[in-house]
Amino acid sequence: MAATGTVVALSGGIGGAKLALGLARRLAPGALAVVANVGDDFSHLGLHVSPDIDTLVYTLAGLADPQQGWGRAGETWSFMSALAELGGPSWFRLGDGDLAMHVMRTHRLAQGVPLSQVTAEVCASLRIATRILPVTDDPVRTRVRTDQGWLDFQDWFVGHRAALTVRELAFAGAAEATPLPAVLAALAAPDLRAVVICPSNPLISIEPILVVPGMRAALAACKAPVIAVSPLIGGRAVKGPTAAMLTDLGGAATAAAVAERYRDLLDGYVIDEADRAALDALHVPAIATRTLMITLADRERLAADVLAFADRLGASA
Ligand code: FO1
Repeated sequence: MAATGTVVALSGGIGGAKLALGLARRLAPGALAVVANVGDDFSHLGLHVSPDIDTLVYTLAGLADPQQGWGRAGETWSFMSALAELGGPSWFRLGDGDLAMHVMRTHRLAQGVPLSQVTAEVCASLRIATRILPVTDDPVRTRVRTDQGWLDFQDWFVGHRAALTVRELAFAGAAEATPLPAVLAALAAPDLRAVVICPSNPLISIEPILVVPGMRAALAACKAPVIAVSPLIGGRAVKGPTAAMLTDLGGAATAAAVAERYRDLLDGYVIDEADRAALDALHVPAIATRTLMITLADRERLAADVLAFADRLGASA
């Protein structure tokens, strides 16, 4: 008989959203809750932009741009053209359809509605059965120290194309933040089958989730197996600055080094076939499989492998 139960995924943007979609498609509608990073959020042109939440929303709604990973497919750019004509900033691109999301979110936040509820409303409108839960409704903002000083995350990531060497990271507001009650409830659910740490950047996507007080304890206390999927394949990230950041901050760009960062949380670890040789040296039970997610079938198959592994670990616990 197929296993039932709920699953919680921890995710940043593009890579995490791909696995979240695979998990959503392998599970009963509503069985998946995705805890989203809010450290990339920022205010731009007076609008509240939540890039990782939006990547999850668009991916799970089937609206995501398949090439760039963020934003909407078939997007038009009239707003950006008009903005440029007026001499406005063009370094951060807001498509016309995407703009509606930021205007809507900013409007609702100004009415006093918390980010989690705005996100739930958007999910309901787009008929997304998966619960997308910001880790907190409080502001947590990732900051990056470079040789040019401290930068806001999007200034570093998009403005400087993540090209400046990272010397240090900080998560402003994290110490004062409270985890979303729905996140803690999802992690404590009696029918929880697995927690999946998606193949997102461990430093700037997963850490700003874990750093919210109470999150590590909630994961450590959770009864279901906690499994991470390595974001590295043969020491390289599929997209983004993960490998460079790991080495810039004095670590190694290896699947084993990522597992080490999650050491106190993991019951299982999933690495790519290309890293199979690392299996024996890992401190947790691990499997090697194909983790590259190009097609929808790749996402579903990786999700199935992760769930089967979790069920094996859960049965032997
Ligand atoms: N990434 C870019 O590289 N350039 C952009 O102009 C850009 C605009 C953008 C607008 C809305 C949104 O939700 C995301 C956007 N991103 C853009 C992606 C995003 O900033 C990063 O990929 C994430 O923050 C990292 O996960």
